[in-house]
Amino acid sequence: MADTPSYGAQDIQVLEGLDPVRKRPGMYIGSTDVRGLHHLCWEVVDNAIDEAMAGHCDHITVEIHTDGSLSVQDNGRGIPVAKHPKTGMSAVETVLTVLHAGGKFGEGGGYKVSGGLHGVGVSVVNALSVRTEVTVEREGGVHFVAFERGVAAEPLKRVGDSDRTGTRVHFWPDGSIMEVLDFDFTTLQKRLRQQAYLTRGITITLLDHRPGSENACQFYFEGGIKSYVRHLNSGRSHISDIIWAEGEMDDVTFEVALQYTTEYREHITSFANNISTTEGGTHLTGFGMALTRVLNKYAREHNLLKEKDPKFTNDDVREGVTAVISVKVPEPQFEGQTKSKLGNSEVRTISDRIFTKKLSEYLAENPNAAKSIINKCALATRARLAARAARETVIRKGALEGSTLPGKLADCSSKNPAECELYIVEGDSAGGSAKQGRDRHTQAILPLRGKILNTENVRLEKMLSNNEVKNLVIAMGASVGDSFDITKLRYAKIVIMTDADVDGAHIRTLILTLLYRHFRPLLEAGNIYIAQPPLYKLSKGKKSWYAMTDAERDTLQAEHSVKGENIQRYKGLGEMNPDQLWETTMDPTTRTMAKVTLNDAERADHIFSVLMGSEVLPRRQFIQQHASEVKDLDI
Ligand code: 0RA
Repeated sequence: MADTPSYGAQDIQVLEGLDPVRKRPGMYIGSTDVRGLHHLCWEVVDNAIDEAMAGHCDHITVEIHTDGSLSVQDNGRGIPVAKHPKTGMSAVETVLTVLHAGGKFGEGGGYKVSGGLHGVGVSVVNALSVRTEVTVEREGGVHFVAFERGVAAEPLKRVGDSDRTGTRVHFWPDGSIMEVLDFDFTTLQKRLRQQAYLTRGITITLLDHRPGSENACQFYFEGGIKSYVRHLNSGRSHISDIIWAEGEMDDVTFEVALQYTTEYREHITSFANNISTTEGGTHLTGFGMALTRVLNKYAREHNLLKEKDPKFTNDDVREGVTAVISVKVPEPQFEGQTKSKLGNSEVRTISDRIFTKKLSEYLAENPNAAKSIINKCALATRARLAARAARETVIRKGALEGSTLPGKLADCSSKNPAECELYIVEGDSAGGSAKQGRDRHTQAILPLRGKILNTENVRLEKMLSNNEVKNLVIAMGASVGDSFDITKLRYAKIVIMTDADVDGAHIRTLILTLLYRHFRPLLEAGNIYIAQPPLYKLSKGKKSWYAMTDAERDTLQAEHSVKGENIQRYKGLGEMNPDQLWETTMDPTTRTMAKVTLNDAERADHIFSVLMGSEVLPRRQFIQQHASEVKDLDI
């Protein structure tokens, strides 16, 4: 590439080539681990999505090939293949070999709106691949060019005829740079589904050809983000239709779909240029301001709020809202800790204006839904004021102060949270074994009696009136709600230890729901574990073995020729004596524990809603669908 003639400032990069990318890949794709690997795929898919958003492409196919390489094919216009008069290279070669060249070629492409946080372009993928093959169908021909480690290997040539158009980029990530080379079907599937929601009318096909893990899926959402909201709300009862607004001002497009549910929590997901903005930003602020102002205005004008009534706050009007917001901004500024907050201030007014107009129209045309929404907001306002009063009382009474640790808690002697563990144990008898079997220095035991309150749809105050829940909150020591403070957590590990039966699973789900709803930071920080007690004990003479699974039981039984009657199935923790419980489940040097993570918050939330929410039908469907996966059902 060094012999390419140089003209403008941009071409200085031509001279530099792609070496910097290979030297410091992290600068361009964040990391060289599994995230970085998938970033390569997003980079190529984003180009195809851009072509779709410009209205030239409606089908993208992503394939993982038998050798683990990945290709992305679209039916867009095809990257131009004619020689660029200035660089002497074709656009396709330029796009693949010049940093940031991506969107700067051709007419009418508009600005590049998708494209990651890094938005580095497909040349980076080329630089980090041992081989990249690009096939373009365009102008009646099939054109092919190949690169190796970012450098031209087979020059662009016409290899056939075609009356179609499109681009296919096929790359083999470089194992000398990338630490991981295995694309993950589920990761690709999740992201492609999201992109399909965000690009209404596009079809995305994902194929996995790897031997032994062949798989396929396809996404097409006619309604775009409307379909997204419908999906998010599939387990929830709603009190409005899906309200949808779209508009463009000053080259910024804003789109929102929202629906009010009967729940208390809000589920607002926002995107800027198809990138998830988990920290929010000006698009979200503008939306929230419009929602608050329009609902307050409507309520006053229709006498649903009296002169003396307090105004709805932003939080009040967001209760029960499920919304997806998507903006496209020519020059997005990403801010915040994880660079996932949109900073462009002009977007606030634009979002506000477009949504204000649409929401006002909706309320005027749908007085019944309007009334339900306003009633819900009024309820939220009253609850907020009542909650504040109740919270003040709770705090005054010191109900949550650490000084009043629950009587049922058998605390550990260490005061160093980093080494302390809290076992939440089902039932008093198992609690007794755990208390005797534990390491008193670092392990604390909190027995819970029976079932704790279902906290799926319950406010903080009601929740704390439940003794089992209150004991747990006090034992953990980090308070709850506004006063939650993770630095006060008294145990680095919180271990849920329930029986291996249906009741145990139910109690575990209830505890997880509580943690998910009210202590999410603990899940995010990896403080929550599930103990894995053995399912079977096999004995022969004086010897015994424990099995965690049916398969393990079978292996052990064969290995030591254990008779059937000497296999004991543990139905409850209470059947184990303290030594056995310690040895199998609690001894840090030998136990296995499952860490509960929240890497898929949305899915977890969805399942929680289906299983614990107010709608019966989705729950029945879920149970019917998954009934076949149930292995041990105690009746
Ligand atoms: C520059 C100009 C034109 C299309 C593209 C790039 C283009 C790039 C990619 C990357 C993946 N798929 C793509 N499809 C198209 C427009 C050319 C014209 O005006 O016909």
